[in-house]
Amino acid sequence: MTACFFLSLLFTVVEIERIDLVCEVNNTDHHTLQNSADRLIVRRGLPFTITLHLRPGTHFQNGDNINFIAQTGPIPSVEAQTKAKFSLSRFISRSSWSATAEMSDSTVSLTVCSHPNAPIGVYKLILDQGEAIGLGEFVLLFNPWCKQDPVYLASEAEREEYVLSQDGLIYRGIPNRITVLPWTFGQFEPGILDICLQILDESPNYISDAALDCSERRNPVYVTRVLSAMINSLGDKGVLVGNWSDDYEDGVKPTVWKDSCSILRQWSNDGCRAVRYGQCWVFAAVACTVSRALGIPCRVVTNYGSARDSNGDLVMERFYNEFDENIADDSIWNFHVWVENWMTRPDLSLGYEGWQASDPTPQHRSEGVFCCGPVPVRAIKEGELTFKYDVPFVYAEVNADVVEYIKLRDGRVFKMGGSTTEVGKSISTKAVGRDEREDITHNYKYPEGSEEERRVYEKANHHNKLAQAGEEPGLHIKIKVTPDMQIGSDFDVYAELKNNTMVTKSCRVMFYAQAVSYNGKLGETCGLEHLKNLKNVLPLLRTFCGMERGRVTLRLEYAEYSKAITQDRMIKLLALLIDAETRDFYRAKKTIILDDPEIIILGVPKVGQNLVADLALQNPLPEPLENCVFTIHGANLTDGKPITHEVGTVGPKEFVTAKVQFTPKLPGQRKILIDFASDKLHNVETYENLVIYE
Ligand SMILES: *[C@@H]1O[C@H](CO)[C@@H](O)[C@H](O)[C@H]1NC(C)=O
Ligand SMILES: *[C@@H]1O[C@H](CO)[C@@H](O)[C@H](O)[C@H]1NC(C)=O
Ligand SMILES: *[C@@H]1O[C@H](CO)[C@@H](O)[C@H](O)[C@H]1NC(C)=O
Ligand SMILES: CC(=O)N[C@H]1CO[C@H](CO)[C@@H](O)[C@@H]1O
Ligand SMILES: [Ca+2]
Ligand SMILES: [Ca+2]
Ligand SMILES: [Ca+2]
Repeated sequence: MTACFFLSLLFTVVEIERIDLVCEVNNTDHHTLQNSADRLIVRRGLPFTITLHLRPGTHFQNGDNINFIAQTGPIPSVEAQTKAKFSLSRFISRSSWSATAEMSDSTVSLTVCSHPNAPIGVYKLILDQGEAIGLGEFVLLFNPWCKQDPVYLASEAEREEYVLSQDGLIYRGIPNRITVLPWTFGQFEPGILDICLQILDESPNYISDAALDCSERRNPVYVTRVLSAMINSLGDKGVLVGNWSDDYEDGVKPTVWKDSCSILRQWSNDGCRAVRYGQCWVFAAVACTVSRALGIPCRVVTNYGSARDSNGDLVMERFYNEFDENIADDSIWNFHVWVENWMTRPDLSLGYEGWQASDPTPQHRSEGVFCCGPVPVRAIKEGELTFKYDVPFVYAEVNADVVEYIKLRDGRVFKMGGSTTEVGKSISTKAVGRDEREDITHNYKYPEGSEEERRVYEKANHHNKLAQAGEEPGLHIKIKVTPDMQIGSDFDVYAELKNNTMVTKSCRVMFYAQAVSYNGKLGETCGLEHLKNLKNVLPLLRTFCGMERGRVTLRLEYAEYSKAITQDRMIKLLALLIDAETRDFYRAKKTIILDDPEIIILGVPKVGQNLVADLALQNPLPEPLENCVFTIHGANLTDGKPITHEVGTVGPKEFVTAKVQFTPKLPGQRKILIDFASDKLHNVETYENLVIYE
């Protein structure tokens, strides 16, 4: 059957009896089936088919004015590309709106293809033969499978990960203790796509000029920028309120969220009232969900030692008073999380397509709005500070130099040193198709210490370059810790002092510890006695005279730090060495994360005998643990099944102990796995290799 013949028949489709959107089949082709099968959701530049059932015995007339209209938004217009008019053609064109039709008995198969740059959103498809007939509604999304679409991503494995995967891993912690948070993005969960579209409709851009906003929705750069503003609630009806106060009483603690859908649904059900509370990884995870839902490939990225440069000079100027209170606005977060979206950048020179960083955490105003990006990751690496959007801000996050000063009470300021390598480490994202961390620091900067890294930094207009570090003459101070720092235990940390001068030095040392949150915010001091006096009286803690090397010990007692420590279990150590004569200051610091409690195992391994696993664990919390259970398990140790031992309630700081009996069946090297769970502390795990003798 030729198209021409069909044309003559279709003229009187006024006689349509029923329209079938064949959603299931087409949603599969369009990688949107996970959304729903009862509604047509299609991607740009890929044909879809609907079936028109004509009234039997309908009489057709000849004619040639059959047109289709696809339109989106409240004020569709051809100029703004929110309205497309097209007629039937012989073949589908993949670079513009087009349609073909096939006829059989009383049904017409109508195949429609959208322009690969059409605005995304909810569309009405209309048959216009003088009189307009609505054929149905469909949702149009970005299409990473389509070469003409700016979000085209060539690798199927990457599309699986960055568009279709509804789960992910988010990295937190500190570089040498990276922790993993599993997250459910859930972009295809029921109702989520509509909420994502609703976010676009609540943006100030849409509210002030809906026609323009809908037209701009053809551009992923624009949509990404709108999302970076709308995921946070500052300045608009955005989704999440940020809160770093450590008091979340009238909302949800940011660490409690594990998925994006509950946040998006709460926002939508609550009349677009901002959800309380988020912190950087929550903002990023929600942005990732919305990006993937709309079809923009997206991944969550963590930067360690992330600088927050308040005055845009690419230098972290840190002014401290004698109590190590940072009295400047610049700060360095232990980690910061944002997203990257994949797209071309026709607005920039070639070579800056690919991953674009954008940051939904409200930190700074860009063009008056709390948003950030998209900025080509390569522009950051090359120090192209003038590129859109917000290169200086993100550049500083990953590669600012640090200069530190101390300001004494009498107003004098001393430079204490600094670093060109402290900011921007171990930039991490989940690997494609694997539950592993991929280090993408090299995408953001040349290796620290390399010539290129310095060249880029200078290109980025920086005048505060520091001399390269290295062993220098003078006094030195360093902090040393033991590997053994468990929550609930008391332990020592050390400040090691070194005198590389030729004269006897009389020095004073301040050494103290303070609880800290992942974002670098300082909490309570960890209650050292001499520290308590510090503020009122003297900064002199110890005197250290005329020695080549020396060591100052600081005892961290659980009774004290448990009151100060936050949910991040981090403690910042700071040691200050002051030359009594010259008043030169030297400073050392370190952030530690406390380990989970340790399970202690005692027992004498002998085959065929009853072996007792003598287990103990100290409740590190200042409150009782309820429903405490130890579980042990091991091949040829526990008869093929776990042995559980309930312990009940354990008071604050008390030891939980249990003697669990088991009988090893065979000699040899065995692994015994031990797990502790309770209402407040779960997944405390350990194992022990046992040698079972004959
Ligand atoms: C953070 O949460 C606390 C307690 O819920 C609240 O009092 C405070 O106003 C919140 N801060 C912001 C910026 O919303
Ligand atoms: C360190 O201090 C001592 C004085 O006790 C002095 O004699 C010495 O030269 C200094 N320098 C070194 C490198 O030991
Ligand atoms: C445990 O013992 C059984 C025989 O009792 C043996 O078949 C099995 O391989 C052993 N498993 C291990 C891990 O040693
Ligand atoms: C891309 C496309 O149009 N796919 C399918 C949509 O559904 C119809 C009807 O089943 C199929 O014929 C198309 O191949
Ligand atoms: Ca906002
Ligand atoms: Ca600065
Ligand atoms: Ca650097």
